[in-house]
Amino acid sequence: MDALALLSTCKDPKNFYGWNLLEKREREKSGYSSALRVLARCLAGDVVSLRHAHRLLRNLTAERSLHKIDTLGMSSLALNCMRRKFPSGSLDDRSREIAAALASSQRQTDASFDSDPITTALAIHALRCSPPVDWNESGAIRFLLDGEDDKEEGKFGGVWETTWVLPAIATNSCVIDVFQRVCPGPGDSSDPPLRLASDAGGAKTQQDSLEIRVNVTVWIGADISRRFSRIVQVPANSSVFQILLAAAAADSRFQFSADVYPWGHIVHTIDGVKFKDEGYWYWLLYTIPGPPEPLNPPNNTFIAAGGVDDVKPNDGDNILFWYRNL
Ligand code: B12
Repeated sequence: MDALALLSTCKDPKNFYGWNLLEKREREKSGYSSALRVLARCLAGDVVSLRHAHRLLRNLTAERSLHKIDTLGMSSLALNCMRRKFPSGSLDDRSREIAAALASSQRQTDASFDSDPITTALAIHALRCSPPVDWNESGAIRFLLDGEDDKEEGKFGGVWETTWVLPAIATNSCVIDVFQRVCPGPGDSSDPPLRLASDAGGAKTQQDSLEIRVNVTVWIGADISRRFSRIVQVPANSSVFQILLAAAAADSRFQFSADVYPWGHIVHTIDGVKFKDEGYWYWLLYTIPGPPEPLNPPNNTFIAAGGVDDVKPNDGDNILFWYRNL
């Protein structure tokens, strides 16, 4: 992501104050991040080979169900970048197949991808860069526009969502071209200075003084070998993160740790049990209509669409953190 940000502002990720960011060696954690790395290298003009394309396609076959459309979208962008640089019939064919798979995951009802603005924006970017396939572009854009939650400020959820959505609605060309625009040479100063919108935080929403009760449950293991629950009382409009803090203050089994990203927290440990990439063991957040029942566990449709800072349960709601392998 850092490399893409530098490219789009005409900076060279291969020489960022003497560092080559593309060389950073990290174990790839997901098919999505492998594809993102190939995309960054391809856009920066680094060496990418057919071997990379084959690895992307292998990852796609192995991809688990959660976030599958995101991985398809990112892999499609990476392959499309490669096929622009190294025209080849077989890359065209594979890009078309992936585009067709992506298009077939578009929902008939609201024309979204996975009912999610980020996934939808990524799919739009990917399909615009792909060989033509049949899909409903105007419907997907409408879905994004309908999700604009602050018409005054042009916000589509948080910063993260807005970052994905804006380029999808602001242009109708392939996003790869944004990174490939001709950048000014060393002596030129044609780029206007970047202006950052001030992040004053906006007007405070009216605090609702009411309290709500939320049932928080933790399940550990695919076979739910350990589980515990607690009803916590918190101010209305509390996020799941705040609810988890309240649960942890009352009961040490709920103690947790989280990593912080610019757009929020991701919980990596609860009750000493930590995420591990090996075997794909992660904490997933579910919002479910009733108290969770181990004999009738919720399926993937109950996985919350947002993170612990985005989801704000109502009075009487049930949330579940399930440590399971994907
Ligand atoms: C891979 C992935 C995961 C993996 C991450 C672990 C791993 N080792 O790879 C797993 C499966 C654990 C995961 C879990 C979740 N994810 Co996820 N994930 C992704 C995905 C597909 C790619 C992220 C990536 O690798 N980026 C590339 C690397 C180089 O960048 P990075 O910044 O280092 O990436 C890290 C963060 O993205 C972080 N992360 C992953 N998911 C989430 C979610 C939140 C809320 C946060 C703050 C951070 C975070 O883990 C990544 C790897 O370390 C993105 C899709 C996308 N378009 O970004 C969704 C995405 C980030 N995830 C999302 C969601 C909703 C979740 C969950 C909240 C789902 C749930 N209800 O359980 C959970 C987190 C629950 C929790 N424990 O708090 C949403 C976030 C939307 C939002 N507005 O916040 C995204 C954008 C998917 C989407 N289109 O909706 N995710």
